[in-house]
Amino acid sequence: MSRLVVISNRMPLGDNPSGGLVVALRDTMEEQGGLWVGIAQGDEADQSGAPQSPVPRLQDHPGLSFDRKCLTVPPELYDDYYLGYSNSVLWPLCHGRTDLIDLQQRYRKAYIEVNRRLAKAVALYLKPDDRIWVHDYHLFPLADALREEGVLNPIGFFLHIPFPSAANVGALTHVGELAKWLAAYDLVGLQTNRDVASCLEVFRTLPGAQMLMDGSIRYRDRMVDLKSFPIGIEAKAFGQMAARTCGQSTLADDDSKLVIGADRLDYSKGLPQRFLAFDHLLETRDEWRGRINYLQIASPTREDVQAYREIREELEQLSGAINGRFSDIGYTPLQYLHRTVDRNRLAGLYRNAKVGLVIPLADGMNLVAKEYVAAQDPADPGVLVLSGFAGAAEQLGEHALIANPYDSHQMAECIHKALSMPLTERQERHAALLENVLSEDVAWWANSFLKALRDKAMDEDFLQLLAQLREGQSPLKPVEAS
Ligand code: GDG
Repeated sequence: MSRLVVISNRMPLGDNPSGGLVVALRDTMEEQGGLWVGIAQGDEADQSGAPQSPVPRLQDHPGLSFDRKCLTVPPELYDDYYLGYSNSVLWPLCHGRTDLIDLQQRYRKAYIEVNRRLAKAVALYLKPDDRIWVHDYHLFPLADALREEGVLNPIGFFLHIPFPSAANVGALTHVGELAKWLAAYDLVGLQTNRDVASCLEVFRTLPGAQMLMDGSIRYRDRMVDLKSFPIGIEAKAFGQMAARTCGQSTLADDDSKLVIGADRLDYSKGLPQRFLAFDHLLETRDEWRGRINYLQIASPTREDVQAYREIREELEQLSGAINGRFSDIGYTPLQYLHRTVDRNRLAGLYRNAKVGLVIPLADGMNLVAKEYVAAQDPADPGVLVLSGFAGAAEQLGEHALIANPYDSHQMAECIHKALSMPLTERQERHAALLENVLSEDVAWWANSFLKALRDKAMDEDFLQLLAQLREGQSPLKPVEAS
């Protein structure tokens, strides 16, 4: 079987790496003996090759059953590529925050340069039948750069965050560039059907792009397939972990009800909106005062970017105001933790919470929604309150309570409804949600993508064969007369 080469900005490090993407692909990689390539910032002299070598070398990270290699990028270049173009241009663009885009020429240059270096380095290690799977917005241009290096292998791309609308893509000075980068892949995987529609719309507005009957796109001399592959979690194992750890994860008195949120502290996650809705709930439904606790875990992220510093300040002010208003002796309604909690503990906390509050303004999928469902006790489950703007709403929207992050009153009423919901309704909703989370889990996601990439590669081989036949060249060897 051909080898799988996974390429992502961050690579699984350590001897026992965890994280959604690693878990998703570990079994496949172990089975097939794959290669994982990532990027790290550091001194180029750390690399095994000469620092000024025209072809950057990859550094080995032995220790797992699949190979790991890393491209080292000098800190200044890395910052412009990662904090700059990736997280101050593409991230806000894809999350509908064009007002936060910070377009600087040096960011775009660094972004293209890092992708070019990565392509040059990776090309040296590729075998002709490798299948390549590139992940996320840091690496949009990678296939294009690999094609420049003469790589003909099948290359798939998966975007973990939302695809931007055609109107917002206009905020990029070089709109056609994104389409050219995407068209260099054979398969582009997106989280939801809504993302596929947005991506098609972007191509539709470009001269020279053709939409084909089978849903694929011809752009310039390339054909690319677009499909949605909603990412899942390792649901069964997560549920078992939650059942094991819930005893050590109690927070409030038995009498009070826990509402939980767990997110990176990102402006796309709708955290101020949740705080305002909680404030509204305590204001308008005073039966809950003294009886509910809202725990919001907000793990630190990208703190060198201004927009992230601003949202942190906003949350500190809001949480102080809410607690100042509704606290009593022995009662603090809102616990806002600006830190990361151990994963075992987090699973137990989800299980103890009566409400899972997952209210992003924009989100590719949102794994917390799926983790919350997987963690519940089916006999006495909590209720998922989910934003319609999370990708997860396409799969879970029918059985979760859908809240609008822009409407504090409606969100507060959803929380009230969730806290008051009778057991049988909670059980019915949870059973339907769990069925989806268990069946469309992370292995299902990885296998569906890789199968589609394999099928696409086979189609291309077949088309090549047809083209040869049409041109009168026989792909078959002539049989010699005996
Ligand atoms: C991107 C896309 C897409 C959170 N706090 C703690 C903690 N977490 C874990 C959660 C979950 C993960 O972080 C967050 O995943 P999300 O999916 O919610 O969001 P992003 O980080 O923005 O991920 C997203 C995802 O990629 C996958 O494709 O769904 O849309 O934006 O696993 O549990 N984990 C621990 N402590 C915390 O305090 N241990």
